[in-house]
Amino acid sequence: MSAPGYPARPGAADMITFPSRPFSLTAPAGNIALVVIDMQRDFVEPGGFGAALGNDVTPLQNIIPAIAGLLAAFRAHGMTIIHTKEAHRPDLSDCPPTKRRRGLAEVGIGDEGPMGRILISGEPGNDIVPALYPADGETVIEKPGKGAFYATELGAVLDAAGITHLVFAGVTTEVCVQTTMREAADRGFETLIAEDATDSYFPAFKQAAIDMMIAQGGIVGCAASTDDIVTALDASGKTPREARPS
Ligand code: TIU
Repeated sequence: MSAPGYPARPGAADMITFPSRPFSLTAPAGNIALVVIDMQRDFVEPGGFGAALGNDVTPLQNIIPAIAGLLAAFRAHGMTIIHTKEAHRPDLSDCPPTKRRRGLAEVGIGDEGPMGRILISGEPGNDIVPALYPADGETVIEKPGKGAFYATELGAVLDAAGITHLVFAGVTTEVCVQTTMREAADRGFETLIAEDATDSYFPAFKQAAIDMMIAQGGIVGCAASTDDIVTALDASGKTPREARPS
């Protein structure tokens, strides 16, 4: 199903059922988008924003292969892909002083770091990691907040494309991913988190965030493994994993 003015995507009419918890989700492929949250060097490489907040960032690199698998599957099926970046304008006019005060290190948002100015749009450290780089035609949303709907065009982009179901990956589970899933749920989207394609600097927070979102009958949304999500896409009859370029 495509919105007026949007070309039909290959496989867009195929029904996909994700075997998620606490309930399965079914939707036409054309109504489902993958949203990869903030897989930027600023969060997963030393010298960026995540490190400036006092965190060991390198464990977050472990989810890159899972997200690459999701991207490959969504691309193979011609489905919608959105990438977000937490980014501020160089003049910091979109960064509240309260946000700048957060952190445990001397350097903060807008300060010079080894990858350029921290969390500033256009700086090398603010870019998405090369292994997960957006392909031509994929939407990239720069967001000044933790939630991807706040002060961005994301809602309008999803509405124009007829998207109703969002599959989430990225970092960090309990901050930008959870905030965006809550924003999405309040706006009427079905949400699904790929639980091995998201991570936190605090493993207990990752688990708690997923647990609290799917508790109470899926009060915010659902969860499934990357493998189950990719298998569900493949079961819709399109290009199977083994036939895709790696
Ligand atoms: N993208 C995102 O989650 N931004 C953060 O600041 N996360 C932290 O965990 N600090």
